[in-house]
Amino acid sequence: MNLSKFERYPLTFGPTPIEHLPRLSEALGGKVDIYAKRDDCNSGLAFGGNKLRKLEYIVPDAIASGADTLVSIGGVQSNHTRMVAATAAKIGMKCVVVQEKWVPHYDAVYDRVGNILLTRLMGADSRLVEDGFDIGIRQSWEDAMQSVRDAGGTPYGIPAGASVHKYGGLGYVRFAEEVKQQEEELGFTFDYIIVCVVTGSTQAGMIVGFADQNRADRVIGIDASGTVDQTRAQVRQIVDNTASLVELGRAVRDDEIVINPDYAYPAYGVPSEETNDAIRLAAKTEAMITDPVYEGKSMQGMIDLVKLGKIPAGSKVLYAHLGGAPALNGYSYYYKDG
Ligand code: 5PA
Repeated sequence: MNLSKFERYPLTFGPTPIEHLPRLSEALGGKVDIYAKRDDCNSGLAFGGNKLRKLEYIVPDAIASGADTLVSIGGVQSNHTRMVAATAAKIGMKCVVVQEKWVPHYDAVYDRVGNILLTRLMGADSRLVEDGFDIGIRQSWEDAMQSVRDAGGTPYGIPAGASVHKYGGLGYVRFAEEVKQQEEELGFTFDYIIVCVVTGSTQAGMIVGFADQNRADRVIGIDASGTVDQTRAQVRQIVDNTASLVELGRAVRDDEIVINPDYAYPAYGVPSEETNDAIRLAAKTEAMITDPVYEGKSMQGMIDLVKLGKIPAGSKVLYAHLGGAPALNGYSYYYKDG
């Protein structure tokens, strides 16, 4: 496998810490040892998160293209559009982000606080549109690129979650290499890696990176999209593209792509009571803050899989914390009593 041939523009602090979570492990019965890899603390750029690992491999291509404006897309409380806005500010480009109505959630300040507030603060032109949830290529995004051209600018398009971008999977191949190195320092290896999946390139990159270590099937994707067939198909496509880019040297089998659909209910962007309980437990035991759209659902999934015994006693689990906490501000009513 060869990742180093790709240029990387550093947007993060470096390798992210792996933190032991003894109080959460104990609260779940103490038979499984839980750790978190803190990609939520990976950068000083607008609170960081998983998108920056992906964008590190996309920025060199954006600069080389001669573009002056990054154009991307997400929901109203998208973390991804926040990270594209941050990247544009940092590299001195303009930014247009389309924010679709992906979530049936009606908190009065939903479009004023959290991610979208930060996005606007960093100078991005944030455009609210009415279209509903879809992880694929969107007309509204194509229209935004055309509007930049019409105004005499040169757009560089980054799709939802930076996922179906040709280099979207590379950042999380690097994550797998980083985990291997950290395991050598820790003196043990993880039995399972838990990761939230929606647009797919985070898990897809991990699958390719861990396939090189013959343990891709130990990456458990917890779907938060609620449209798992589309997410799975997108992961498959990104795995194949990324594997060929980095010359993995073999095909990734279907059984190496593990996605659990059981925790996305009731809908994308809407937490269940169990999601909210998981968010509370991680906060109260470890002061580790997760959000109702993504990480709260993968936290809920991990907690349930441990409780059900599907993660066997004696296992060491690595929870990939991908960020997302700013969205909590758009959901304040759920947590008014903690
Ligand atoms: C997101 C995505 P993937 O989209 O790469 O599968 O990652 C899922 C995910 N955790 C997990 C957090 C905190 C995320 O923000 N967010 C999207 C966004 O617009 O913010 C792409 C959907």
